[in-house]
Amino acid sequence: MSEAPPRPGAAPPFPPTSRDRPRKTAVVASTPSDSHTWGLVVLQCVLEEAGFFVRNLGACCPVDVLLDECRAAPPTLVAISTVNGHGRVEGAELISAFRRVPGLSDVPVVIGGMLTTGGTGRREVVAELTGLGFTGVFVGDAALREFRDHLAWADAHAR
Ligand code: B12
Repeated sequence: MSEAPPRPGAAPPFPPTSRDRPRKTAVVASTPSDSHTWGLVVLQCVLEEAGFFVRNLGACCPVDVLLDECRAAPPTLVAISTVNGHGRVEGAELISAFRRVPGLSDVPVVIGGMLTTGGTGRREVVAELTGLGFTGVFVGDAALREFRDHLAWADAHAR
C-alpha cells in the first residue's frame, strides 16, 4: 500500500517512512544549559555527510525531551554537543539517565566539544564519561576528525 503524502508544512516523520529510508538515523542535541548552536550545525552536517538522517533537537535541550525522542524511535546514534564548560557535569547526568531507560541501554551515545572550562582534566573527563556509558568522548582540536574515524569504524563493524 502506498503512503499518504505528508501534510503541507508538517515536520518530516522520524525515522523517515519513505521507501528510500536511510539506514542510519541520528539524534543531535546540546546539554540543558548550553545555548551554543553552531557546534550542533557542524555535527549535523558531518552526520549527514556520513549518510545519517538527522533529527536536531537544538540547544538547551532538556534531558527529558531527548529521552522521549529516543524512546519513541531509538536512533542508530545520539550525538551531544556542548562547549559552555558544563559538559562534564551535565554529560554525566544525561548519560546516567539515558542508560536507565529500558530499550536505550545499548544505543550508542557520543559527546564532544569543550566539556570543562579551559580544557582542564581532559584525560580524566574522557575516562569518567566513557565509564558512565558514553561510547565516544571527543575533545580538542582533533575532535571532528576522530569523530569521523569513529563513524567509519562503526560502519565497518555494523552487523
Ligand atoms: C558565539 C559564542 C557564544 C554565543 C552563542 C550564540 C549561538 N547562537 O550559538 C553566546 C553569546 C550566546 C555565548 C554565550 C556564552 N558563552 Co560562548 N562562545 C561563543 C564563541 C565566540 C563561538 C562558538 C561557536 O559558535 N563556534 C563555532 C562552532 C562551529 O564551533 P564550536 O562550538 O567550538 O564546536 C566545534 C568543536 O568544539 C567541535 N564540537 C562541538 N560539539 C561537538 C560534538 C561532537 C560529538 C564532536 C565530535 C565535536 C564537537 O566541533 C565544532 C567544529 O569544530 C566561543 C569562543 C570560540 N571562539 O570558540 C565562546 C565560548 C564557547 N563561550 C564561552 C562561554 C563561557 C559562554 C558563556 C558562559 C558566557 C557568559 N558568561 O554568559 C555563555 C554561555 C551560554 C550558555 N547558556 O551556554 C566559552 C566557553 C569556555 C570553556 N568551555 O572553557 C567560550 C569558549 C569563550 C571563551 N574563550 O571563554 N557564546
